[in-house]
Amino acid sequence: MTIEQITLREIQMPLVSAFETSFGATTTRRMILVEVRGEGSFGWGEVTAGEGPFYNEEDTETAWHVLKDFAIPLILRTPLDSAAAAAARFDPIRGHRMATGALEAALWDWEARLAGRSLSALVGGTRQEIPCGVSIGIQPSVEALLEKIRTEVAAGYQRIKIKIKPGWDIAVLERVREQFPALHLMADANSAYTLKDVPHLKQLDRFYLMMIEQPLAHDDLLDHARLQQALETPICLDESIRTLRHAEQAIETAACRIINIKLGRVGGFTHAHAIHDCCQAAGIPVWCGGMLESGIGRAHNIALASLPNFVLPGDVSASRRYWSQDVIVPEVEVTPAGTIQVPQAAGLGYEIDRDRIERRAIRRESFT
Ligand code: OSB
Ligand code: MG
Repeated sequence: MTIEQITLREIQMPLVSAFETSFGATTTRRMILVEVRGEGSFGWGEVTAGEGPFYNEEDTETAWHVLKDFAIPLILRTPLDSAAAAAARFDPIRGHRMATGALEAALWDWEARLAGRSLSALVGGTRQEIPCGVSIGIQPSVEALLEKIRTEVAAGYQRIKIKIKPGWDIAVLERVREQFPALHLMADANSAYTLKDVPHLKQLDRFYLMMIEQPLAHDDLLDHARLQQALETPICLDESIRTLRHAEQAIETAACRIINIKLGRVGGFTHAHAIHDCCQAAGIPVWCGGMLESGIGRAHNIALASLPNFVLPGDVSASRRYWSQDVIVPEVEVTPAGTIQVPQAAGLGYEIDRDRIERRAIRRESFT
């Protein structure tokens, strides 16, 4: 595969409404899009890092720097046989997986387009349709949250995830359960608690949640194993699983019963696939997480979620929940049954709206 050019563009996109988690609120996304060109075709990737280093250590600036100064040179230095060979090129780079993962994903899209195959087919997807849930941020009031849940349930979404933090947890879930006793419901704490909170977190068991996501520290496995022993509610790990080794150790220590795989967090398709396979072999179900992606990252997530062990509804939802206008055509839409159809056209399977991307771009740089 001969790469002619790699282009980075940073775009800014205001969210339809602010998204608040236990670590802060986001109103406008700054995302880096990676475009790979060569052999008469192209591929796109998206950096899923946040605007500040609060979900993990990366942010938009660190990702630009790591791509420009390290990841892109590692890819351009010598020819690449296939997208599958890209992940190993990034081995010398510690962490910064959202940066390297975006370039890796662009290479997969490029290879899929060159082969005339859908990205889903190229990465080994088996599903024509993926089950979808939504993630609802912390709201100004319980009434506002209940209203959002009503809207999403009416749209057909198969499960609802609410963000929790100390002071916005038990009493809120009490009200949600009162109104929606049969809802497939889960909660995501984004590391807002510690082991001191075990007695408090045990109160979650009475809400028969599908799972509690990442209750404890972002870099922890052992405390989660201790907490899981004390809880009936299954723990799902997000932030703690950055590598295959973390997944293996989480499974071995029973630190969780479910894993959320995010393409960026784990560094692209090769790593995501390895974690998927390890979970499948251990009987651990997985689902695809989201990072408030534009349509490009969303399309990658759809391909990833078409792998066989993505058996639980993920956080991949319709473009219109986040953007007044997305950067792909058509936008990602959800069926009344709460599913997304996996596109069958070559590559990502959506058209890239280059004009919109250029209008939204605040910086660009090309490398040859
Ligand atoms: O923990 O899953 C998370 C958004 C930003 C940072 C972390 C998380 C999230 C979400 C949003 O829950 C999922 C989405 O993109 O819809
Ligand atoms: Mg999470």
